[in-house]
Amino acid sequence: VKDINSLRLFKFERILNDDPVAHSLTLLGTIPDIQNPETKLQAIIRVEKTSLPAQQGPTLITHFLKDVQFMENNDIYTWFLGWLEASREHPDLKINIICPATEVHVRKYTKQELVMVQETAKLYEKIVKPYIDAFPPSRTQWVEDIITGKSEADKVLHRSPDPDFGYVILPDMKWDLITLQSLYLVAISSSSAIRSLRDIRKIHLPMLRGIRSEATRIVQEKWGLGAGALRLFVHYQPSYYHFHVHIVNANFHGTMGSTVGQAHLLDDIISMLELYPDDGPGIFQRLTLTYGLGNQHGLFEPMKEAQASLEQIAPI
Ligand code: M7G
Repeated sequence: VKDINSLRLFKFERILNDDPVAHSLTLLGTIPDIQNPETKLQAIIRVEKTSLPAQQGPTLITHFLKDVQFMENNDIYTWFLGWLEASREHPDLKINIICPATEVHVRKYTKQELVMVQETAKLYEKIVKPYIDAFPPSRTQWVEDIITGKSEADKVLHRSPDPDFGYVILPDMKWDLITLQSLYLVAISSSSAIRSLRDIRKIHLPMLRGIRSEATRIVQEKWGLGAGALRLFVHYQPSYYHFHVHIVNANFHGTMGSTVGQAHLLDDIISMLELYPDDGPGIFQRLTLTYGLGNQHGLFEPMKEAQASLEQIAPI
């Protein structure tokens, strides 16, 4: 799906999620396969209204405002509804498409209730590790393509090529590449052997420190953001089990995925690794990790069920 014509072939089925705070709507439907138009591919389209970029500020009212409708006036307060002039530089929508979408994608994008669960090291071995092992490599094909330079190569901001401890930094697909306030980059480890925070050990410290310093350098050089401008974090559970770090503007609050119960600050991870002794199982192989799971998540049922027996599991 690369242009408006193929987008228009989308056949709507149902709404998966609507989020008035994020100004977004996630739709499920189908798009005909280009090779074989008889075949309908399941597609998820997430449409989000872009933020108003600060760069637009000086001319927003005088130049970009096309029309207004008066709503109310009270003393010194007045409010309107407004329409902006169509503009190439400032798009109105950011549209993300997943096609063909798997059932895991459909479940991920469906509105859901969360429960908090505790994952001990033993529950990781018993439930979570087999769940991760069951994902086919195709699930992280997009990551492979970034690492090998097959996809998004012109977007890459930094490449540290070591096969075991290297990484790539590039814009996250969530970012519109324009609005600094919502700057969102991602650092992806070169090694597919590190699948999540659970696999992170002391030997990964140089890689994690590298990601931190390179991310800081890039945003300083490219966008003039100073020290402390970034929030770097790692998701547990992530959606994709190939280790990566989220790099987000520190002032971009309330974004999906930066909440307690999913996001772990990279600085805290580095500090824990630094303080923990070298010998024996590492801190992230021993920690009990607590997180929110949506009722559509593949781990929801088994983890919820396992919570009842938690007290009987002795810490290792
Ligand atoms: P996550 O913590 O595994 O899952 O992060 P989340 O999506 O629940 O946050 C994966 C991150 O990679 C997210 O921030 C995605 O927006 C981003 N991402 C996912 N895909 C499929 C791509 C892609 O193809 N390109 C880029 N640049 N980023 C992606």
